[in-house]
Amino acid sequence: MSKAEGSPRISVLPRGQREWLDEAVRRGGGIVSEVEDAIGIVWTDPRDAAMLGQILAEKPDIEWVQLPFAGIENFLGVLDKDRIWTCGKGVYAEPVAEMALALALAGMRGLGPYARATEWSGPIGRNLLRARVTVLGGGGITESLVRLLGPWNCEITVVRRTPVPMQGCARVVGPQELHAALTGAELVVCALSLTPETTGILGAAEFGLMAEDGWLVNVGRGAHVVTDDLVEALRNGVIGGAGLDVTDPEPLPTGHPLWDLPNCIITPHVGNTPDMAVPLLAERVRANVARFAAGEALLGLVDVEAGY
Ligand code: OXD
Repeated sequence: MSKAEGSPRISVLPRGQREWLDEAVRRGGGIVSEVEDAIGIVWTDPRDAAMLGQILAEKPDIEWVQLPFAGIENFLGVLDKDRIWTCGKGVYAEPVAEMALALALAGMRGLGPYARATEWSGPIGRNLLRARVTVLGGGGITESLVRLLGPWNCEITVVRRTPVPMQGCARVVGPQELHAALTGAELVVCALSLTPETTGILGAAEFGLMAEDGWLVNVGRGAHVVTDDLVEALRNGVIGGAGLDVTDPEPLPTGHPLWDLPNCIITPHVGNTPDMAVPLLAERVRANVARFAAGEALLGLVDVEAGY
């Protein structure tokens, strides 16, 4: 019997207002423990990798670490191949896909300027119906978004590292075909993980390929987009507009030029709010503790080599 089987001792760290995660560990059959006695850690802080690194250095026999977010770019420096790493991959896909759709519709139908207007104005906007949509990334958010887009009859191209066919998509292509996939795109949605390969993947050259009235929606990470290039593209009408739930820098400082652009809609990284996340993450933690206890494969495994 491995140490994990039976009722694994799991520490939920850093300690704080996280009783719901303690409860999820118990519901999965685990025992909530101090880190000294634990073989697994549920890490709750999406940014503080240094403290986790320190704990792991002092407790090398931790077998499994569960991270809270889908994006794990802050933890690249502490990932190792000595233990199992899991993250929130797929956990928040539905709320984030819903936000991507909301930003796309709001942007393309002109709701940004209409919502800011203080007097009656004229017609603006374009359809999402039957639009050419290109989605960057082939994970859970993309799968959910493709499902949500079904009634709009869009022509969907997905660009992903492993170009396997995906239901609801006209084509799935590899990263080397990114430029062809962006050419003439009327909606581009970025739902990628942030890695060195995907940092700055959308800049002036890429915006120049999109349809002139095309919209960019970013629900990945701000650093996927070269912000200064985006400001220029929005100012000069190279693309129709941008809906951003993530920005670089983030938080976007007061007075940043993006705030003043009428063709830019910004939401403060709320594709997945804490209220939405709590039940979803609790269920993932419960399921993974149960799987860990049973010696089964865990959900949301991190590919340590690829860094996501
Ligand atoms: C995530 C996020 O990565 O919510 O999970 O941004």
